[in-house]
Amino acid sequence: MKQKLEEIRERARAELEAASVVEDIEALRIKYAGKKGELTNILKQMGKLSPEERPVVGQLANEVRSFIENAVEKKKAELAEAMLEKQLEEEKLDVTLPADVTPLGHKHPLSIVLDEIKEIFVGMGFEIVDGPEVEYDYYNFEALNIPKDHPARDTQDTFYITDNILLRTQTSPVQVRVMEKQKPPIRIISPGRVFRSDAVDATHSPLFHQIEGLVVDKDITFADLKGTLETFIKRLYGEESVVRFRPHHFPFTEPSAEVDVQCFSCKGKGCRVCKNEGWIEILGCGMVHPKVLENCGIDPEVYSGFALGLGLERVAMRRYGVDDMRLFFDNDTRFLSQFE
Ligand code: 2U9
Repeated sequence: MKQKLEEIRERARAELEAASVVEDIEALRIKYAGKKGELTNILKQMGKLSPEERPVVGQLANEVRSFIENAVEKKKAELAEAMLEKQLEEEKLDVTLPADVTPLGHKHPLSIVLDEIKEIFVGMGFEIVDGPEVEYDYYNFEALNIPKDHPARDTQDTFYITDNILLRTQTSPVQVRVMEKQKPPIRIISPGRVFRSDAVDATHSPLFHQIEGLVVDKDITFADLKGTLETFIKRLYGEESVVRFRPHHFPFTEPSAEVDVQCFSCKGKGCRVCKNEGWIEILGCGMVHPKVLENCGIDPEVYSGFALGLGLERVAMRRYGVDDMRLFFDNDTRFLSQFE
């Protein structure tokens, strides 16, 4: 029996030595030292031994059992250590490697110009207001003194959703809504998207952006309009800018004017930039028509005001020398990444 025990120890040692995964080691422990293991089977035959042999064989059997159990634990620990070393090697990170550079985005050119214009008006005491893009015919036309038969209302220019619901063609409805709710003094600008069913070409887009301004208070005069707009243009294009007011007509303002700035590259002589005009049109403006004030519940005998409107894409096109408005909407990063 002693010989069998020695032989078990030797076999167990060799098989453990050769084991390479934890499952095999556990299987060996069960095979040799488990309840139905070889060692246990031997011990069951202890009864056949003489009283003198039993203690000797019993001690050897315990030695073999503890040898196997220690060898199993040792082998498991070795395997675990080897696994850890392998994992550390595989997952090793060289923290000194340069990071992947995440390309930074760019601010859209329209946003750059819009933020500058907002900054200038807020600096002059204006508040920024917003309003619905899907509007009632009333707020987009009627309240603005644009009668039912006015050409601006026909479907060539306007996206109608129903007979009296449309996509706003200017941000003026926002100002009407403010005037209905707020008593003067009012100093607001309303930037936003506007929609016109124009054919798409280099200077027309069905969706474009406008910024309109409105001041209503007591004793507001055309001089206030000129002073405010001259200040705005000088802050946008530089103090040396030369501004010109040209008489014009809008249904919602009277008197009205269009405002030009002298061409910065030819100082009025005429060149490619200003299409030989010498001047570049920037915006439209005028004193708010008394009918419009009345429509909004403001007494034109007590209050007066001025309004202005400009197209954001046109300002940005001039600023950056962009000759096709569609570039602002194509989302081509080769174009957009040129702007900070
Ligand atoms: C109210 C009363 C009057 C807004 C104004 C203009 C002149 C103007 C155009 C500029 C280029 C539209 O984007 S564009 O095509 N706008 O010239 N807009 S006065 O007048 C108002 C607005 C609201 C209650």
